[in-house]
Amino acid sequence: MSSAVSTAFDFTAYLEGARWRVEAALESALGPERPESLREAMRYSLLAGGKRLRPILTLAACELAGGDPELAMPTAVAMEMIHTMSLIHDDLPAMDNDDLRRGRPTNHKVYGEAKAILAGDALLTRAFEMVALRTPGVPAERLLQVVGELALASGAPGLVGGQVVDLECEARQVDLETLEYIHLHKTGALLRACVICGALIAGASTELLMALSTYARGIGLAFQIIDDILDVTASSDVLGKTAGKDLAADKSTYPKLLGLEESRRRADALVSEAKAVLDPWSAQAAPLLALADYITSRDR
Ligand code: GRG
Repeated sequence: MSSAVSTAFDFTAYLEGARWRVEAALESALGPERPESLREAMRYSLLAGGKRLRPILTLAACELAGGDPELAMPTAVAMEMIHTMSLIHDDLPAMDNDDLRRGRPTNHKVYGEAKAILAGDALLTRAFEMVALRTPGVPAERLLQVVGELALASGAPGLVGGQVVDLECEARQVDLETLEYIHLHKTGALLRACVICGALIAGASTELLMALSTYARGIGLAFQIIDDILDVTASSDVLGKTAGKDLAADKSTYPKLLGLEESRRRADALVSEAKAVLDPWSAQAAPLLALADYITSRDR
């Protein structure tokens, strides 16, 4: 039943429309602020393209829960700000030390390390401002829940914790359980926050929130498996970031631990399981079902 729904749904048009609305909201979220040099560094990375998967997941989850996606737009923008901030910091010499991101030189290559760190800090704090101070029309108690989810997803229980374990495991072979821990935190936590917060804004039921949490775990891991596969199979030109980095750093990845074929099989299985959880809501779930498929079919 769910596949029939996603076939009838024009995902290409949906994605294009959602990306367009997200780009416009991102553009207006960074106003004429001071200092100008900080604004420039923030804009450089935030408006550099990217798939915008996280904000689109946020809008789609709000819609599935029966809400007006426009009410979730400031939260969607917040998600992209946190994601972009994490990319800026991840690319720093002290972390992944990369020169290329979203098809352009990394933030610190253009603005220097200090400015890149501060641009990341400003994007992270602006994300909380978007939810707490720039979301009209949503009850305060829902916004408080969203702020809490953002804090959990960003900090030690989420991205920061995952990144620390990832750094500690550098040049060391890790088992599948540790790899899963890293990715559920480094990548999965923010994707989970997107769908949970989108739904919270719409006042979703506990039942739906639980289903979305399971959905997010599946797509989060699948997303990272595909990321690992693309690092091996795609070019830097297509990815917009340096390909082959995991191999060069002798990093533990899904293809390394399981092989390419088994990794892809596992990603497909995770996506099928994630979609199945939404069966009771399949009439409204077309965007989230199609987004799950997009995660495994993407080429960048
Ligand atoms: C959030 C407080 C705070 C700190 C950040 C640096 C760090 C701590 C965490 C690293 C997180 C990280 C970079 C995870 C990788 C996630 C990932 C697979 C990114 C690629 O996402 P895409 O493919 O990128 O969606 P685009 O460019 O399309 O948006």
